[in-house]
Amino acid sequence: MPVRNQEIAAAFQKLADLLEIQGANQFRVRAYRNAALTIESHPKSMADMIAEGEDLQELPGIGRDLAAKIREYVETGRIRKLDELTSEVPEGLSILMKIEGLGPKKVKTLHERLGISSRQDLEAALHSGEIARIRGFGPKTEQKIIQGLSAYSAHSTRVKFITAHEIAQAYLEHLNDLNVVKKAIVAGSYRRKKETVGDLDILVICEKPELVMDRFTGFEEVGMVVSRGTTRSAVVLRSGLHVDIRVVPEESYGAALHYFTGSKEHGIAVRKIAQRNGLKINEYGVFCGQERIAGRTEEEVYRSVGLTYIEPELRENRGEIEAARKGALPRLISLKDIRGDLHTHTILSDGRNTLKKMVEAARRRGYEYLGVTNHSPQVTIARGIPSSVLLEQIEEIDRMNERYPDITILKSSEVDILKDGSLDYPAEVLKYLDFTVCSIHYHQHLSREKQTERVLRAMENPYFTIFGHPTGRLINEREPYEIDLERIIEAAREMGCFLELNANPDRMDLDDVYSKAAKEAGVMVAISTDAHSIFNLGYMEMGINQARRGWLEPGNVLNCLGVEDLKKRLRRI
Ligand code: DGT
Ligand code: CA
Ligand code: CA
Ligand code: ZN
Repeated sequence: MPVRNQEIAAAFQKLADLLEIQGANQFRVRAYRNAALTIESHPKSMADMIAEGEDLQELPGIGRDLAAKIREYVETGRIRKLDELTSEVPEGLSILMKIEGLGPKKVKTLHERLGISSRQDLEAALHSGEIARIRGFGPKTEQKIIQGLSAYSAHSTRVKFITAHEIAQAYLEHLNDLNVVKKAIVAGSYRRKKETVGDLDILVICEKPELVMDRFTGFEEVGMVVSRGTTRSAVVLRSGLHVDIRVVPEESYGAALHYFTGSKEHGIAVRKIAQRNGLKINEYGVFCGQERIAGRTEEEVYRSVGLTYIEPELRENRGEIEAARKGALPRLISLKDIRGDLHTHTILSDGRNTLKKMVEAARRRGYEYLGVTNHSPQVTIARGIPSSVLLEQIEEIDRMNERYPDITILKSSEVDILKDGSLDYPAEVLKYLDFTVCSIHYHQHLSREKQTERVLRAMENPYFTIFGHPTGRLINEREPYEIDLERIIEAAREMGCFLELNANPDRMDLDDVYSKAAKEAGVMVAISTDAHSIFNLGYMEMGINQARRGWLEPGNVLNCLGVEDLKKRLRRI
């Protein structure tokens, strides 16, 4: 992968930050910042410009020195000056700068006045109230820092599953190119398909570990090698993601895979059962005294303690061990059980493709039906459509249904739930739809009581079918709104409504815990992509991951029904 402009820009911003902490000349600092902006917004990549012999100094604000640094980064992946500064400025300070509410100036002041050079120092100083006493800080700033710090600790270190997925696939491909590699797999939370992943844990079977280590540290995305051993190593990628690797012998593979897939809590619970039976399980195998009795496969490990195989997505110590013992594990849903998508957009509102293109893409996926859910009028930012346009779309769908007899296009809308709990189209219009996806887009900050009442009121409308992205959260960006989902689930059961598991990788909403709660309450879930283009239909796989973590079986999922059954289920009046 060639170096991207954003990466160079980020390196220059970091240079500027570090210079600023050191109290360097303001002109120099600004020169780097301006250059970063220039580079970032330049339509052509610096790498291509260099390859084609163009003069970087033609760019605004880029002189000889900066041009040389760009070239250095493109050619070597680093800038010596940046390395120097990084080693001069305490490591913790550049981390502190990433906390919202703290820029280089504030970090410098905190370092000079209170000797703060790490997150721990900062926490201690906040705790003792020292910070608010510094001139120019005060209680408001203090509050901002506290908020920034908690957001930072909660989010900054975990990546969304889909991001981890892209990197993991590329890394595995890279390792598998080495033909002595017998098997390479990513264990850990990634294998459990968790919605966010802290780091990647790669496991390899190979009789030549040294070669694997070379190959591992030689991956093009590696930014830093943290440690290198004979059978285990660790790196940090340029994106900041940590990756561990271990090479294991074939006879221990199952035990190692079980150990490193986790979760830690699941592993501990399984080992406890082993202990009670006089066995010992570790990452090398299952042992009875000195004798190794199992460990080549995970099935063997589970069997040795009297359990059936437990799918990785269930390994969270949330009842799966008990269920395995009783032979009562769920038959988890998989992608091939899905027969359609019930939340999609077209160019009529904010989608990128026409209805025809979306329908054809759905047919290519082998779907039996496609629900078309453009936005309602209130949602102006997403080009919500007035009743008249929705009625025109309904006619278009009728024509399309005649044209494509192998798929049923369902008439629907993503209807905004207004602040008072009414729906954003009148009944005279809603009655023409096969079903609705009703969601909240505005007034997300109501109290828990008010928000819950709002949705319960909306559900009383007989045209309310599926509650779309029920908590409104955006992973790592926006917290869920305050809402009593237990009550909503209960009401959905009573009234014959459904909940969505929105498979957009930024949302994944419902989460695993509430998906399971819906199942246990007997409320069916719609796994929907909220696709805004034909490519987004592929998010279904992400939804399946989450659904499996939520113990869902095909019978719990609305869009596993055939179209006739589905239509019956969707009708409330
Ligand atoms: P992550 O990376 O935070 O998303 O979550 P995991 O589950 O991938 O955790 P990680 O990378 O720290 O460790 C990978 C697996 O290794 C973990 O799922 C279980 C196992 N493991 C790690 N540390 C321990 C430990 O202290 N005790 C036990 N029993 N297992 C551990
Ligand atoms: Ca991990
Ligand atoms: Ca790890
Ligand atoms: Zn939508």
